[in-house]
Amino acid sequence: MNAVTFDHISRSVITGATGTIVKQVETLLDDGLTAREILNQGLMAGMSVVGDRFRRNEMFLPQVLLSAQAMKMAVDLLKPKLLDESEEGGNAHGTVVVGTVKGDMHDIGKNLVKIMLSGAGFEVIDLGTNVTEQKFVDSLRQSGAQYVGLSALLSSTMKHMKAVIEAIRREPDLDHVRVIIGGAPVSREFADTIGADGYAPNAASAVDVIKGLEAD
Ligand code: B1M
Repeated sequence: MNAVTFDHISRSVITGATGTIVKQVETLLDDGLTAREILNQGLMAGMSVVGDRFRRNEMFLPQVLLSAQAMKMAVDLLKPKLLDESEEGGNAHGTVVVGTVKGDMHDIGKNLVKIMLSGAGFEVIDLGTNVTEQKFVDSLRQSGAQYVGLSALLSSTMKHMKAVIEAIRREPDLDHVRVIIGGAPVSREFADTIGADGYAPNAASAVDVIKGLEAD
């Protein structure tokens, strides 16, 4: 039998091979590869190709949906391992509300942020996708969370991050809340412009950014 490689995993994401990706990921785990290696070198590499092809109109929405489904199945399988592999274990404190902002349905990156934060010991409240400013405010108030993590994948929805921050800043009882943002179109400069407390380029760094805010 041929050995499974990261390239096979990437290709399964690209082709949306929902019938084979789980078995392939299981094989790589059995071979001793780490969940983080499989995520970064297999799944993310494949999704990056999907993004490029989608932009060039070489792939279309139904195919991208299948790729997303294949990636989700693999991430679900890797989730317990990613939590175990989390370097620092469950020693962090605090609660983080996470969500993808209004108008935006992309959730794969946000779900990875949730996994990494949980692995580091944070309690995470996931509001899902297409989350309004008011829903973030209500959840922060009800949960007493100290942090909120906003995700956006569309340049057209980035503006809602600013709206969420403004909504939080209008509430005196939420002035302790620190906001971090992330997502493909977002940058540190943008984070500074809209008054976010932190910017994380990827899910793993979201943990470091929040821990840095904890120390402030
Ligand atoms: Co969409 N899509 N999509 N899509 N999609 C992009 C984002 C796009 C860049 C593709 C392209 O053109 N190359 C493009 C946006 C262009 C732009 O605005 N600049 C695009 C578009 C246009 C659209 C639609 C408008 C298409 C249409 O309908 N014509 C539509 C919008 C729907 C909506 O949201 N209202 C749409 C729909 C979809 C699908 C539903 C088919 C599917 C999403 C499925 C799902 O998420 N459940 C989808 C997908 C899969 C993509 C691409 C191909 C892959 C996104 C992804 O999951 N990447 C994407 C192309 C790309 O990004 N290269 C694309 C893997 C994931 C792990 O990475 O989410 O970037 P990412 O998360 C990273 C970091 O960004 C960061 O950490 C993660 C890695 O560790 N991060 C954070 C993310 N959030 C964070 C929060 C943090 C910290 C870090 O702190 C809180």
